[in-house]
Amino acid sequence: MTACDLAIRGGTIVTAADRFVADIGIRDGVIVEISRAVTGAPQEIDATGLLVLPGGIDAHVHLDQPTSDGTKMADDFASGTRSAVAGGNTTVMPFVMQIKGTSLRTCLEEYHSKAEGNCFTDVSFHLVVSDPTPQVLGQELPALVRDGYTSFKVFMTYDDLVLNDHELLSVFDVARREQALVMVHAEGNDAIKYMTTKLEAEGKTAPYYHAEAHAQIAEREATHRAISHAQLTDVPVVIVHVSGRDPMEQIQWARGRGMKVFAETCPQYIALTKDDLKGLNMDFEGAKYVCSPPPRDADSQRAIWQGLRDGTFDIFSSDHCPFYFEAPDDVGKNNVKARTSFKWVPNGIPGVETRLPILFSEGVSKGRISAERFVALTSSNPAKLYGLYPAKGAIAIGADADITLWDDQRRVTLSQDILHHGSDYTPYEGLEVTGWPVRTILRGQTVMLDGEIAQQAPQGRHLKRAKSSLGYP
Ligand code: DUC
Ligand code: ZN
Ligand code: ZN
Repeated sequence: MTACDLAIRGGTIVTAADRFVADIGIRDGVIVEISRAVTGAPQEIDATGLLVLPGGIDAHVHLDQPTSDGTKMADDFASGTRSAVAGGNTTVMPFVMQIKGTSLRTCLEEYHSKAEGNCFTDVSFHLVVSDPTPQVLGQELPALVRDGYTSFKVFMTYDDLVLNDHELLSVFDVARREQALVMVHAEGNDAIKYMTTKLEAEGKTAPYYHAEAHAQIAEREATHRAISHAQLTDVPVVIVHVSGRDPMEQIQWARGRGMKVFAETCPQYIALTKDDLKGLNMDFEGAKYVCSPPPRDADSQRAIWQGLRDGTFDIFSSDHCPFYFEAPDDVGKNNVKARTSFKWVPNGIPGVETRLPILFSEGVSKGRISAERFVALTSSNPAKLYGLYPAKGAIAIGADADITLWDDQRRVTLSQDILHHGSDYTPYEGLEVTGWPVRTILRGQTVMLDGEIAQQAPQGRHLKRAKSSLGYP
């Protein structure tokens, strides 16, 4: 047996495929042994009575992004990844937003300099293409894919980000040639703008009307259009943050025709509904739940659960996109509470720390999904989809020792007081969960123990990625 420097003993290992009681031996941050008894390691962690899971991989987070109206995000890379490890994650995948007129490479370097030395998790970036110039399509994207940035996100809405159909097709075409994966924000811009103008003219400006403006019909239409473009260009795509039954039907329709359409959903679509946007009495408290696409209704929640069970959804990410509700003085103009219409409320809610507890509690503890399916959705599948597997997302010999120890009996009431994110609220205030991460281990180092973040300097690394093993097997 290979000598180990750390042993995790006596826990129940859960993978995407099975569960069994075993010890894990780790050397130099890598798993080198899985057996009934790892002996001789100078350091041991007793995991008796706990689940031993591959560390959470949150494949959809927004950190320290500039916004079109200058509103400051509530998390930088330090606070966002601190919150991530507290929630049992070992890798997060933030976005690099291309500013129109600026090269993607320049934007990427800026995000790298913000992340460098500040991350408590490992980090790997997706690229948002907002300005697909011939230079970006012909030179930058191919070079960036070869450098290990193997996924791009495109938007079908927001005036400063939206791509027209010709531009979408051009990006899809590059993705196919370079074997990259395209992530699509599928909401139809014109339909949303039409609805927004109509609602405002009727004096309907409360946050609740965000949910009416961003109708599920607009999401369904855009999902179908994205799928059609993917079919025309023969490229695998990921429809991100799918909110309900209507877009799911489009994804199932495409899969039925043999297309490679992958799908992501998020905690807000199982734990919130559009009624949360009403706040206390159609007031601005509702702004705490404004995200895009918005939460839907009980029927859509049922559809999402069915999709989490039957494989319609491949991954479950947070879409962590944190803002301040009542910003501190030095960022006062970022105060969301003071906005005059839903139109001015930034679209996004915090959730990187609560993603795993919400899915475990509502899913595994309530008997809707198995623990193995939980691991697949939150760790193994994101790693496979985005080219990180098997170094990440697996408990196996040779994998990074990224491990979360999970107490499946621990009951916790979610509350702003116990969370580590930069936002001044959680949309899940008061939600009781059963199942909680008690220790997060990144490449063999404990980075979170019982809610306390380890004192050592951030150890997170940037990860270059291979092509998607699901998209391009
Ligand atoms: N899309 C995201 O992916 N996150 C937040 C807002 C948005 O529109
Ligand atoms: Zn989006
Ligand atoms: Zn997002």
